[in-house]
Amino acid sequence: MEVLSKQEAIRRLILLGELPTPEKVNMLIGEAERCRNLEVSNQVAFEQKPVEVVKTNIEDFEPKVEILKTLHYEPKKITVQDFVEYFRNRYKLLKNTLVNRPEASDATSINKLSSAQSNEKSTIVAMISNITKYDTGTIKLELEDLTGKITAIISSKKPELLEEASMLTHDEVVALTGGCSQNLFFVDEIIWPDIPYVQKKCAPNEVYAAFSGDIHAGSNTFMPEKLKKFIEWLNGKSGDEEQKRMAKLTKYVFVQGDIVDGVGIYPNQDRELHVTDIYEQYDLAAKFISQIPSDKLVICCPGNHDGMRLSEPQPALQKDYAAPFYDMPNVINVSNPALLKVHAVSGFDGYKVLVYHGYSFDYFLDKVEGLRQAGGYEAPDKIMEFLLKRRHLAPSYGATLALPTKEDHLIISQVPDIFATGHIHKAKMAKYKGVLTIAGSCWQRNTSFQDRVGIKAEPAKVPVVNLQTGGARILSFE
Ligand code: D5M
Ligand code: FE
Ligand code: ZN
Repeated sequence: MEVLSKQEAIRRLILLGELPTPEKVNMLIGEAERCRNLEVSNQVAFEQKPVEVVKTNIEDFEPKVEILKTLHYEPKKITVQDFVEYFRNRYKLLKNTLVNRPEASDATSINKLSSAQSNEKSTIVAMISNITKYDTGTIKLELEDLTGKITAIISSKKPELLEEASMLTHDEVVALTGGCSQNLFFVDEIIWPDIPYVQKKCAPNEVYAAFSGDIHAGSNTFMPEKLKKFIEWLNGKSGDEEQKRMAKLTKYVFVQGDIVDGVGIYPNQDRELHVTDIYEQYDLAAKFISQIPSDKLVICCPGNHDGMRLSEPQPALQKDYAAPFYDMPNVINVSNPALLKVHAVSGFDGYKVLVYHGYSFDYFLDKVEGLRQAGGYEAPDKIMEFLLKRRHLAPSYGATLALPTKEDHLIISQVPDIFATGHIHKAKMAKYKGVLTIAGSCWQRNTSFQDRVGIKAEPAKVPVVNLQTGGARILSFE
């Protein structure tokens, strides 16, 4: 008997926004079959169960990375109209996602609310332009859609709703259910675009992906001796037998930005630099990356310290500064963010991996009370969950210097299997609706800035994921 019926496979593909072609349906059924005897990882997927290694021709499983989305941006003059279009497009796209959900399928527009019967229940899809919290606990929202504006009230008498509302952030698009009276909308329920549950993936062979980044080469707090240990492990020169085997089977190494510490990133940074020349910083980083065995694919995206513009999406590392990164045949340079398909081999559809450095995190930790209460800098997994729920990597304008490109590259249009970030300098893994969220650690001791603001980096840790079992663990190179 099939583990997964054809109808169910079609339904899941549609939920994930994919065309249910016969090949995709068969592939999904095949994957479910392979996963049948494997342990489904629990919430935090650190444990791995031994698995039966499928004996097939090893050449069928050569590492493979397909770039689904990376940015190629031609600079152009930006006008106010570009911003108007940008927000409209974003609203329309997220509205589409929302009205596909049964709870919001009968949404009406703001201009039609006034004709609704007093206190009749309605649902609207709106962008939040302002949030005011009163001492009483009541929250006032200024809402907008393409037809008009309205003020909404979240009453302090609804504690559960208030807790959800502590996660709201301006510019995000939500569906709100409630009643309208005297031009005020009284909210009963908040519905986020959110992601559907993602089916567990099981590669046909035992293969691992390691997630690193935040090297900060050039900083006087860079930790070369720890990074060397990681590279030695990848070369099979350290660890116990099991760890050596894992190293050999690690075919993907992700580097999620902040490859160098950069120059002029913050005032007086030069006092904290060991290497003050950006070219030499990339040479230094490349000295380590080039020692990663050539059978492993290295996927690099930039971060806020790299030698380029800060506005997101950021293109791949700049060729003139980071030339050595373009000379290494096993290095794949992608934009920040980027979407990749990893290990799509021999009848396996591969893992979709969304990489994003994470620069917007600071903004949300500063502005969103609910995220601070959920653990702040200690809980990067909660920020990733927050972003997946909003289907956007920077739902508030100002969280990053977002470029108003025609296509909103920060929208999470395709649901990933793995969402990998950096920036927080603390390794953490969790699961949200089947998506494995990974925050990478760093190769830099706490900086004086981080000391001052009370952030405690946890360097030299590397999350490693078994793409066959979905199990994962954090390796320490201290
Ligand atoms: O960021 C490394 C860490 O330092 C990350 O946890 C954020 C924190 N950080 C950096 N700059 C700021 C600002 N301006 N406000 C708050 N927190 C910050 P990195 O990108 O490596 O410098
Ligand atoms: Fe960093
Ligand atoms: Zn950073």
